[in-house]
Amino acid sequence: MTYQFLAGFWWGGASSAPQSEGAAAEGGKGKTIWDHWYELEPERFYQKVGPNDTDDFFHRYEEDVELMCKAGFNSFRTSLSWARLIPDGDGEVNQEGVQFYRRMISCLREHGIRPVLNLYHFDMPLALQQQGGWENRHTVDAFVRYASFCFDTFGDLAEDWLTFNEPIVPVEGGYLYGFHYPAVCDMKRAVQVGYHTMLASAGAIAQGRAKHPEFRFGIVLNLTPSYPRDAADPGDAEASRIADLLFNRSFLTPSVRGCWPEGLGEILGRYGWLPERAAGEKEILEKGTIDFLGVNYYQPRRVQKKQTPCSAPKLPEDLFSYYQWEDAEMNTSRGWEIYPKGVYDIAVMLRDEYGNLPWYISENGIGIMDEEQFADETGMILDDYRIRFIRRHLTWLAQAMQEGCACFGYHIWTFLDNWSWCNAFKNRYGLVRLDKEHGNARIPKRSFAWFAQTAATNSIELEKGEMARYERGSLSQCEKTMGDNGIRNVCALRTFHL
Ligand code: BGP
Repeated sequence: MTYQFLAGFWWGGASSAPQSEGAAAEGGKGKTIWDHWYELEPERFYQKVGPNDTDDFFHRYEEDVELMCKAGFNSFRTSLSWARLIPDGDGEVNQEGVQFYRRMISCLREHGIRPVLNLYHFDMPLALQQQGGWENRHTVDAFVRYASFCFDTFGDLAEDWLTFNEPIVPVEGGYLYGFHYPAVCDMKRAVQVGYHTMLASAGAIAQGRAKHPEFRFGIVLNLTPSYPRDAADPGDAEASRIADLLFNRSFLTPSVRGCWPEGLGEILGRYGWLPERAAGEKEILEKGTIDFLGVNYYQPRRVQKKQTPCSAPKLPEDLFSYYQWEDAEMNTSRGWEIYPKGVYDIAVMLRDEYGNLPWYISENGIGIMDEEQFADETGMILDDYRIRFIRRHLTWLAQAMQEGCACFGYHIWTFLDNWSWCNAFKNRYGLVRLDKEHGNARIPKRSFAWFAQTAATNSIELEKGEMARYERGSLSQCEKTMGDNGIRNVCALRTFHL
């Protein structure tokens, strides 16, 4: 059965400056926390591969953009590097950085690819981190200045802007679980970092919108639906509510509605975790709401109540426990559960609880270790598992769209295998293989041609049986509601010009 997507649906991919550009010390770029951390502790990075050793997109973007065209991309998200544009994070501008981004964005446009520009992808300029990073209110103002500079400088080349990619991740990585610099563990500081990040996003949007009303502003959030072990058990249901508030709604509700989600303040207050706030900030949050949302979806969150309640919680996990779902399908390379229905659940939640705002899948993909084991004699990776992974997620997305959810695009993570933080090149996510042994050659995988074909026809063959998988034995909802000819979705997107 074929599903036809609406005309203008975004087909493309996402990447980020720190994971693809390389040239960490070239072109006048300032240091980021990643450059610094690698200098301090190279052994934290898989095979000691650091942030200078990525895809060399800085020098090879033209070749990559040509390939994106062949993959059928009509849109591409990457981030601008704050430290490449403003080496100290605030103050002097690096004109070489400006010229690089103008050339790169123009190249995308010349090839008919819509640039979707993100301002921050985990890459704090070191100079600002040395003054406290997101803990320091000054960083919020510096970010708003940086954002406004980008809107003015590149606004003739791009109109779709994102403030942050997964703002909860630097909170988790840097201030709770130790996988980002500065790798401290302190819930109160973590909440302050989260609050200031949200404020920076809203401040940038409020200011940008006042000056550039024609732009569309958004944020990318990694939404991880929280599933309780037993929904009928009040303890498990409460565990799921808390996890959802802390990890999803903490950024989702302020971004969409300009206020805190009900219940979050009560939880933070109960344990002395409330952030410091200043007069006038509530109004900034109210003004800086988004026009559209990017949803990164990789895995669900499975939670249950704590067997022994913790008397003095210090971390979110002191308020609930994780558990392994007995039916879980795992991507063992990454240790993440594969649960395509999560896409549908997110879509319905956004439709029913967040006014059906326009959104797109801004990242979805599968990272696999030792992928060369799947190469054929020509060196092409036969990544049928990736094709199936994408198709299963698109099947649920199609179902959600069929039910009126306002999704307008799908971006794969990622186009070309790239550097992944402390995991470096361990897990490969690309439609294109990066052959590090042969001068970083770009070699399309089998999924590349499949993606191109899908984008060209703007349709997919639904994954048979996918919907039935979680509905034990019943005829899938999808098969019940989708006619043989496929049905176009009709949703709020009429007002959101693609
Ligand atoms: C998202 C990030 C990306 C990317 C991806 C894959 O959270 O936005 O930057 O890295 O996840 O995850 P990982 O690289 O950790 O395997």
